[in-house]
Formats: sequence, structure tokens, C-alpha cells
Amino acid sequence: MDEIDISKAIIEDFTKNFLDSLEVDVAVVGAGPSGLMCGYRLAQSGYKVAIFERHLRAGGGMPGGGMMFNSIVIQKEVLRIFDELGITTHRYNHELFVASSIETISALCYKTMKAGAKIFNLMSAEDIVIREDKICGIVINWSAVVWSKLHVDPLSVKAKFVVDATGHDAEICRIVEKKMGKKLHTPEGNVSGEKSMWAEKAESEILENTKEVYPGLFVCGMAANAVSGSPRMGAIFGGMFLSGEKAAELIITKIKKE
Ligand code: 48F
Repeated sequence: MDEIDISKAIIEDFTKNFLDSLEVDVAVVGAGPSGLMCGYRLAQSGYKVAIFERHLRAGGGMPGGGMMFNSIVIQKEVLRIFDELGITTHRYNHELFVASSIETISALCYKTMKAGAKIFNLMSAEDIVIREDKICGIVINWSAVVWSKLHVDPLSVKAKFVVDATGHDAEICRIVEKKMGKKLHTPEGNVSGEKSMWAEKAESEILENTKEVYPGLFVCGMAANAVSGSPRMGAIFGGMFLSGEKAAELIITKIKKE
């Protein structure tokens, strides 16, 4: 065994995957629960999906559970998804179930990749590509470059649709707001910003907030609530799964019409 072969194997395999993902049906920004769920459903339906995640590990806010108690809570409506993913759940009361945050995110990553989606960790989306007033790609760079503020030019990925699944900061929508002005499909055309914690209201509004907020750009998960000015919900995760699933359904409907 030669060390050079190990290096070559890694570089060749990564490069093949990366080259193959430079033109996709859907580029998802953020590998938290909503982005992964969205990617999973799209990949299951045969669409080419690449998910870009800034951090070393996928999972977003899920592995930490609630205040590092690494359990999560879901509503019974979401059990069908957990059963499909093979995640062990326990009934807590008549409407709530609990699961391990680690098992949940591991299962979701595994199924998403097995369905055919690619996940690129340690890459950040720092800008968008817009042509004729439609978003048609993202601009990416190594997170290490962004964090260390190195002056290194980025690369771009072409996508029929982009999904902002960046969580509380709704980063892609904020970039659109900054570059294009108040043109988002929200009441005031901007990112309204998330409101204080109110789990029930947040969970009830998230599906309505999951939508195409700019031509070619869909938003799901906490980013959807942040964009439309709905509250946060804390460590209850049902809405993240349903929102990711809905974003995928909306995109599939749109692709089929085109
Ligand atoms: O924050 P995150 O888990 O978003 P989510 O899918 O789920 C929210 C819940 O975790 C929780 C909650 C509800 O239960 O309140 O917070 O809506 O995952 C977002 C992911 O996006 C990555 C970030 O590192 C995180 O893993 N991310 C954010 N901005 C970028 C990014 C970016 N510009 N480029 C790449 N990844």
C-alpha cells in the first residue's frame, strides 16, 4: 500500500463527485433537518440534488437536541416519516413523541445519500447567481476561506432551483434582499426576521411560510419562519420535516410544469 494511492483515491473520488454536482436540478443550502428532508424527497423522486453545508458535520441544530439534552420532540403527524426512516420513537403523551437527536440526524443523512443526493460539508454559499430575474445557481467557497477572510475567489454551481434551508439566519434570502432590494414574496418584500419563541404558532405557520420566495428560490425550515416573521419553536422538530417535504413537493410540481 502506497500513501500516494490513498491521496489519489480521495482526490479523484471527491473531484468526480464535485464535478458531477456543478449542474444540478436543485442546490440545497444547509444540511439541517429541513434541508436534508427536502433533499431526501427530491432525490427519491429522481432529481439531481446537491446539499451544501458550512460546518464539518451535517445536522444543523438537531444533534444538540434541546440545550444539549440530545433528545428531540416530534408531533404524531410526523411519525410516518420517522417510521419510514427507521428511527426509534417513544410516545411521550397523546400528541408528542421523543427520539434520539443523533439517531434521527444519522438516519436522515444516510437515507438522503442512499437516495442519491450528494452532501458537501465545509462549503458555504456566499452568493447567488441571477439571470433575467431568476435565481439559477449559488456561489460557493470553502468555509475555511470564508471564516479566515482569505481573499480567494469562489466557484459557482448551476441549479434549476435553489433552496434556502440555512435556518434562523435565512442567509440566502438575506443575500437576495441585499442584492435585489425588497423583492421577496413576503408581506413587505424583505426578510421579516423571526419572532420570539412560541412553539405552537411557529409549527402551525411553517408550512404556509414554506414557498417560492423569489423566482427560482424556495425556503424551508426555520429560514421559512424567519423570512415571513413567524416565531421560533425550540426543540420540537416536526415542522422541519414537513417543511422540507413540502418544499420538495412544490419544486417537483414546478419542474414538471416547465
Ligand atoms: O439551523 P438548521 O438546523 O436549520 P433547519 O433545518 O432546522 C432548524 C432546527 O435545527 C432548530 C429549530 C427548530 O426545531 O429551531 O434550530 O431550519 O440547519 C441549517 C444549516 O445550514 C447551514 C448551517 O451550518 C446549518 O447546518 N448553513 C447556514 N448558512 C449556510 C449554511 C451557508 N451560507 N452555506 C452553507 N451552509
